[in-house]
Amino acid sequence: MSLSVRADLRNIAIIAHVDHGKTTLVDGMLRQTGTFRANEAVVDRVLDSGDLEREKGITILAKQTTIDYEGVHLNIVDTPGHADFGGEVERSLLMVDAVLLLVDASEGPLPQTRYVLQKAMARQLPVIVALNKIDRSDARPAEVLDDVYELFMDLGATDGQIEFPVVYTNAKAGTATTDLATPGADLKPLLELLVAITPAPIYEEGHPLQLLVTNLSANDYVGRMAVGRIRNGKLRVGQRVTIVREEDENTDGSIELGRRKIVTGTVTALQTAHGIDRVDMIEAGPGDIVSVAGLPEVTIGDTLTDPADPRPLPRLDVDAPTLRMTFGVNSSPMAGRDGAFLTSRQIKARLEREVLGNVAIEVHPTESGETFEVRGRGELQLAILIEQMRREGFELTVSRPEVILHTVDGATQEPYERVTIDIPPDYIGVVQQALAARKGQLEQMSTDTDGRVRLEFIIPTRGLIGYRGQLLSDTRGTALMHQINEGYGPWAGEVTHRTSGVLVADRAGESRAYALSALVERSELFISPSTEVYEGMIIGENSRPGDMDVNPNKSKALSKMRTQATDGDYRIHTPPRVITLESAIEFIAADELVEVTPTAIRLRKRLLSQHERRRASGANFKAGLG
Ligand SMILES: Nc1nc2c(ncn2[C@@H]2O[C@H](COP(=O)(O)OP(=O)(O)OP(=O)(O)O)[C@@H](O)[C@H]2O)c(=O)[nH]1
Ligand SMILES: [Mg+2]
Repeated sequence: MSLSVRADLRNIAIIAHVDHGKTTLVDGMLRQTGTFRANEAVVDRVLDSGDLEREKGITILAKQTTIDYEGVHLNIVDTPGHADFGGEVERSLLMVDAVLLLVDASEGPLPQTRYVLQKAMARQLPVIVALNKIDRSDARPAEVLDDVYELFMDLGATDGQIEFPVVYTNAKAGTATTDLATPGADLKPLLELLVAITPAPIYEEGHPLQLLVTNLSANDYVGRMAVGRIRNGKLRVGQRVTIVREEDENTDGSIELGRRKIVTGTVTALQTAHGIDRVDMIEAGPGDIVSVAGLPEVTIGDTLTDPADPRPLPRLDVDAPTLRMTFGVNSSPMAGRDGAFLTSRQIKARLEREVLGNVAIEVHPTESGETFEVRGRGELQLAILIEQMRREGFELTVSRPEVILHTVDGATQEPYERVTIDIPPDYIGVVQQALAARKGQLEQMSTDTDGRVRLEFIIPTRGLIGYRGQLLSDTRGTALMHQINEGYGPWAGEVTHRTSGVLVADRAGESRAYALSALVERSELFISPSTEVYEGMIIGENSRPGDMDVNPNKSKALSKMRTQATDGDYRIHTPPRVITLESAIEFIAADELVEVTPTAIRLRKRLLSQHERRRASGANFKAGLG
């Protein structure tokens, strides 16, 4: 066996906690290496190209870009920092030979910093540490660097791993320096480090083709493309390749495509990144990260191999989902008014497509053919999928997320999260109290130089569902909260989800200011006057426990004047609470659902008729469950 090196190539991933500046740093590298044409107008965070990415200001999908620096082709994979998209990071690490770990020089390492570093260390990848945002007035690089060393030790780093090189960056200005005393002028010091530290790809001379498919992309002209890094061998346009799919052990009725399949196809197009564009190539070699067209049946986890000597790579293994919720047909009386895709068949097909391109999502059938169980890693990940579907024209009914339980040696286990909460000291009491009620255990408490306090808890994932909204109102919007999964632990006992009840419309019609002005005294409303409602629709949060069936449509009785005019006398001074998709999913209880259409988000009871709900709660009461 003789090993060779691709000296002209480097593959690296940028990893960090959310918002620490990864995508901004990539902008700087693209600009300074002349990737854009001189007069090309380029938006900030150019790689965040998805609609939702731009709206939310976060990266959702990992993306690869390429720059040329002093004769070296540098493939850079920009990854998302939000914990819910950790699957993207895990996949990206399979394509690279080193990571650039970015840490905000004032915030320091946060939960996702720990998670991504742990994943990189498990793959034995060399780490370069960049302390970013050194321009911030509250930057404290020396302390943060100590925290980073501590994190490495905490994760059991070897001596080799702990001797990481450090570079200080201001991604916004596009400067880097290895010595804080000498301010940087450009990103050269960073680029030099990347080239010097990242090992060039190594491959076996003469070995048959091996490419593990880690991503899929679609191209209007050539169809589905498989994305991955060539481990060994070469790929050419026109070449015959065999797709080997290893068997999946847990095909427990999930809608995943059948595994263990061998198909052969011909490469019709081969592309690589150049800056932010894709360029065609005729041939690619070991170490290259490429998109391959011509294999319509390919999915993530497949290996592209040589038909004469197929040698599949180990299946890609990512952390399993911890949350599940149901996606079903919209069954409200207002269904079908503005969506284009309404049927369970359409929803099923769409979810199957999602599973193909997103290894961190699973779809399972339920007893009802109208409803599917979708599993993922976090509320945001699931909410993003729902948001994408409504933008595509789907109508859906979704449930509240629930945790996926495991049984280990006959005992029930549930997922836990490590959560850090950053608050002004005044709120320590209220936060501790709330999290104790949700079965949180305080692990650590530290004070920042600016007086803010950081609390770190280990808490059942269940306990955190719906907490974000409460935290923000408890702390007047001043809290920052971050969480990552900590694996499974013993069932922690009952956790109360929501203590308040809701106001439920007891009939269909149009809401009136007269009725709402009376209701607003004891509740926070979700609707304004002249909103069409249906029986069973939730129109507000009760300030006390227990649900109330109310008539939001009542106008002033016995008036000779026209309703409209009479109604005008009543003004509601508190505007209704704005219901976003994420807040709705967090808020609802187990007997409630969210109705999602391209133009509306409504909360509702599962059982719409008052009569049916009474009967169900009566039955629960008799059975001792009520
Ligand atoms: N002051 C300052 N702000 C920065 C710096 N780098 C990034 N930012 C800002 O930090 C915010 C987040 O930057 P992004 O580049 O989106 O961060 P990210 O790590 O890609 O975020 P995710 O991909 O969502 O995890 C933006 O508002 C940037 O302008 C820096 O060096 N200094
Ligand atoms: Mg980003």
